[in-house]
Amino acid sequence: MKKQLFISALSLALLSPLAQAQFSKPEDAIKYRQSSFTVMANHFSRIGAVVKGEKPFNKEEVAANAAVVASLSHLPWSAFGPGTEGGKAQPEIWKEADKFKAASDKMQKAVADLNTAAKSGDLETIKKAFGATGQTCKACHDNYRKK
Ligand code: ASC
Repeated sequence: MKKQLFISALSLALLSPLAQAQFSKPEDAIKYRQSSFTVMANHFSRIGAVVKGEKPFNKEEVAANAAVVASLSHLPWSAFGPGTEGGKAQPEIWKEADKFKAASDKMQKAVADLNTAAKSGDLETIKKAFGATGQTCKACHDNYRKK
């Protein structure tokens, strides 16, 4: 029994390192998730400027921005733990946690595809992946973010 418990704890620690994030108060979790979304949105919009033709296409810059977004896309979710309601988060996040999880998975997948597209250096592929990613951002904003 003890051994089984140890193995479960160990696999949890190994498989989901980001699930281990701890916040001493709800405000810390809110600040953490808002900050990670803010930095993510900043780098995503730098790609957006290229996609919209407002900035010249520099492959390395787009790839660097996509890599930042891909890395950050994993961060906010551990900061939506029980008891961290508040900020701009709608209560539905905690009422339909599996739907919210599915939406967050969809976003992380779209961002990973954007990262792959950015590495390819093909602007048309990047544009498509950027649009698809934006849709996953919007879906969560529509359903789970306070206006
Ligand atoms: C952005 C940004 C978002 C998404 C979203 C797409 O550039 O900051 O949150 O795109 O607006 O609909």
